[in-house]
Amino acid sequence: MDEVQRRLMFDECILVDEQDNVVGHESKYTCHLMEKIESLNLLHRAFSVFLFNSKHELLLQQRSATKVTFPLVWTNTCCSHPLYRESELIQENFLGVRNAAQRKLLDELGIPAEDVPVDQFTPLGRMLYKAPSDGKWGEHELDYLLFIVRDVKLVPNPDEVADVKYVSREQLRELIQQADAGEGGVKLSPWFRLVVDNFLMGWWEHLEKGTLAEAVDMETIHKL
Ligand code: DMA
Ligand code: MN
Repeated sequence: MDEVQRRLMFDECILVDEQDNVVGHESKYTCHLMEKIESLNLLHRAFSVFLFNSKHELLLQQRSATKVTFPLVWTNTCCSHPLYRESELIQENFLGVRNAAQRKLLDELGIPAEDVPVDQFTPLGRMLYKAPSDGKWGEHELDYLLFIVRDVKLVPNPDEVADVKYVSREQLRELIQQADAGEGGVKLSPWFRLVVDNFLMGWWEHLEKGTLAEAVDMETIHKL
């Protein structure tokens, strides 16, 4: 395993039940081993950020080749896990998840914290999903989906990110078609695909119409 990614495996993820109640904590390593996910029924909390510029184009990233799970796939702006620490366990107004999102936007993309103030994230929904990566590794997550609209400074971290690009809705549709057709070696992450298929286009329309608040549903946990 790559040295940088190996160190991150000691991060302590938050274990939750299917209603998103905190039930414990476990290393990132254990949380992402399919064998442990299945035998111990481990489910952990995660977040997925969708960052748009002021033209309402969505920032995508291609994961680095050294990522342990899902290397080189294209995905939404930034994904990771709130950690089992006080600042990222705060439930009130989803502040723990917001803090984690701000932390990882800096780590992965070099976006300064002041470009992404925590109060600017809009939590839109939560989804629960399981996805194997290769035989050994995979995901089983309760994922908070966050939108943010900001023009930001970007300095992608090559340990995390192979490439970045902003896409319009039309360009994303083309990318999805390419991935479906297996053209140009384009692959999309399974969670990004789930968000695209279930929520993203509708939310994006709301964003453009200025009615995003109408799309928020933080009560339901969508089991996909
Ligand atoms: C995990 O993302 C979270 C989701 C929603 C898939 P990741 O594998 O990029 O996490 P990290 O950046 O912490 O390795
Ligand atoms: Mn995970």
